[in-house]
Amino acid sequence: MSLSSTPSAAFDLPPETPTALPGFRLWKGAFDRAAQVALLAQVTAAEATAPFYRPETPGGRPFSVRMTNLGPMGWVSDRAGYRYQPTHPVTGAPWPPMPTILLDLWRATAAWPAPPDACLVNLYDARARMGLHQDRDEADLAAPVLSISLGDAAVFRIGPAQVGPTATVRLESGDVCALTGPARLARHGIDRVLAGSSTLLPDGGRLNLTLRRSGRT
Ligand code: MD6
Ligand code: FE
Repeated sequence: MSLSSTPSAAFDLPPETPTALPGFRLWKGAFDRAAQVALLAQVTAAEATAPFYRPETPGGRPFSVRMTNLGPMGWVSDRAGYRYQPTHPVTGAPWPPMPTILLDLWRATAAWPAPPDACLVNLYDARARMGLHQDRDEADLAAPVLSISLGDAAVFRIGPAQVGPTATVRLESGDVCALTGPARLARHGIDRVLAGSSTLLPDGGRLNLTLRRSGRT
């Protein structure tokens, strides 16, 4: 992917990496270093209006990741539950716009007629993790969820929706993956972040952006 593809152009994808789980799609190195730097700059700029904050689970436990969102809708969690909403829960401001490059990426990968309306951004420090979960707060569970990783590599764990063994995949800076079709409700999470494995983020750590169709727009 090159910088010249903004605004709105075709996203030049590398060959897909095969996976063992049907519907779990992976494109290693989809963003080259220049594109990673450009996307990081857009996230950093968005932080001015949509700062990272630490949500809590409906049960009142703080997440180890910090979160913000881009696009018309954002995924939030608090004592009232999980949901999508158009405003930042701390500042009350609308979420910043969805970067064009993410819309281009969605068009190139998603095989879905409508654009994503939410991009959840998770920020991991060296100790942060994400427990096994399913992404099921979207109105239409047929639409894929697409993820982009930036910064330190992480051990991503994924397994079938109900029962069955999980396996791990290392997600590195610039990798794109997607939960589609039979893997749309796969259980997945982040076991750990490999601190110091990337120089992309000035203070280290990992960013993961997930593009969704909340269906609330
Ligand atoms: C992460 N990813 O990589 C967490 N969800 O930090 C996710 O939870 C995820 O990678 C849906 C689809 C792809 C993902
Ligand atoms: Fe997820």
